[in-house]
Amino acid sequence: MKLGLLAMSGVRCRNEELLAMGLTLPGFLERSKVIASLPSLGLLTLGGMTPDDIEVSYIDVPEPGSLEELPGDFDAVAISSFTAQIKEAYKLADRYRAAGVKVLMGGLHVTARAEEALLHADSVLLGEGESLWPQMMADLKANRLQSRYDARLMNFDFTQSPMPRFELLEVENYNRLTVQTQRGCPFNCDFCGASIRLNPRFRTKPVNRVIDEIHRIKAMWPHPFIEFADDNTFADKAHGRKLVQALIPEGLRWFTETDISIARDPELLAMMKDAGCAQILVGLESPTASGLDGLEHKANWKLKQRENYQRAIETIQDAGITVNGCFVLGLDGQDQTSFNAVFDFVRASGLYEVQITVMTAFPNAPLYDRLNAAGRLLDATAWESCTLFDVNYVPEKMSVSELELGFRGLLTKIYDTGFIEERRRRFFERQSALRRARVLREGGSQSLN
Ligand code: B12
Repeated sequence: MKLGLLAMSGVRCRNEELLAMGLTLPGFLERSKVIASLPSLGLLTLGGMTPDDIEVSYIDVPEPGSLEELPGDFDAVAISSFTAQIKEAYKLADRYRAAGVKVLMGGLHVTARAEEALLHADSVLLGEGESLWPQMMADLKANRLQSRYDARLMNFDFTQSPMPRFELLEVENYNRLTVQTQRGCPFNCDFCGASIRLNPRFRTKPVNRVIDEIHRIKAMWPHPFIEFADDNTFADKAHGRKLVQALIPEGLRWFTETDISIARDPELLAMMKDAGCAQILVGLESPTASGLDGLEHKANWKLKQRENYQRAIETIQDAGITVNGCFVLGLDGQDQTSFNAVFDFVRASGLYEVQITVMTAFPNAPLYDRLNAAGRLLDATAWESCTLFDVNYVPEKMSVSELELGFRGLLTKIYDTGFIEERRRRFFERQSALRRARVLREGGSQSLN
């Protein structure tokens, strides 16, 4: 039996003006280019659990609409997509089914909209794939595939995590590869559509398993750049410490996402630097209380961190790790002054890298239900707008066009080449000053002895 693992792997933005701007704003385009070449870790993971008597291939499908012929000569395909490309994935699924190929689907969007997906797939898996993939494969082979496998209430034990089948990749096509060290997040943010919507429990992967995955990658690519496909790598600081300790001898360069509380642990930051951490991405969301209030549902955690933002960014960057600060525009509570507020904060903070996005109602997030109930979604099933750049709702304190215009204006200022250079120069100058001060201090203390 031949199984194709098909990943919708594009990056998407519908807004024409933003697309045109992408061509002239190098900073905006840079991160998109880097990430656009990531493979689907979800499918590689399932590939690692597929029995040997099923022949497996992995294919990235960035532009399914432009495929003249269906890739591969498969008996079945497993398609993975997030929300933005789901309609393209459905069209591809329809074509495979018309050709007599069994279609399996899963992932974040399918978990939230199983009935919709079943109009295009023979079988869907809800929740974490690892829990029911072995059964799905056994049923596929025995020709008794069920229409729905529901793993949402099953807590996959991360000590049993399979080795993703990285060997399926043509590794030279990628400029970085992903490894997952944990799943979930202690917080519950209104707009979050990531893995806490597959399973709300926070779990960490045993460090030795993470290192085994890195070794497997290194066997194919001796000096890889790793992006941890985590929700919040250092939410569990004890696990984070063990992980970083084990990464030090690996000589890697890596990037990850975590929350601002990492700044409270300078020792861990120093270890991260030694272990090759190039940058951390941190969701700051808004520099003003109006955007942050109510955003995190458990304890209004994001609002409580705001006063520490400036100091925290300094502490992290002074450890030699650049911060990619992420801001969301169009949050409830934010009015038109928010665009300048973000710009002013970025300038004052010395953030090395910045990512700005528009508030997005993913179908698996509380925000979606809230906006839908209030009649604020412009089109409740415009999944293609769930790109983080397109506006698909009525903002609370401005009009749709004011948000679009303000967002474009801010993008131009943030990604202005001069401003990018200014931020980078500032970081490196401060690093040199800190190094000089350290040398002086150490020299000084030696002469005292
Ligand atoms: C890596 C990544 C990418 C890569 C993805 C490569 C790929 N093809 O998978 C790239 C750069 C291409 C990408 C693109 C985009 N991304 Co992205 N990305 C991520 C990131 C950082 C990690 C995802 C990951 O690897 N998770 C780990 C794996 C193991 O989990 P998984 O994919 O969910 O798979 C598990 C299950 O879902 C299930 N499963 C998945 N697929 C299938 C299929 C079958 C058949 C079965 C049975 C099971 C199954 O089993 C797996 C194991 O449990 C997350 C953020 C985060 N921290 O999670 C954002 C994230 C997933 N991305 C997001 C977004 C918005 C985008 C873009 C729209 C950005 C843009 N403007 O273009 C596009 C959308 C592309 C699309 N296909 O629709 C959102 C998605 C929210 C949502 N509900 O849709 C997230 C959560 C980030 C955010 N800011 O909210 N992204």
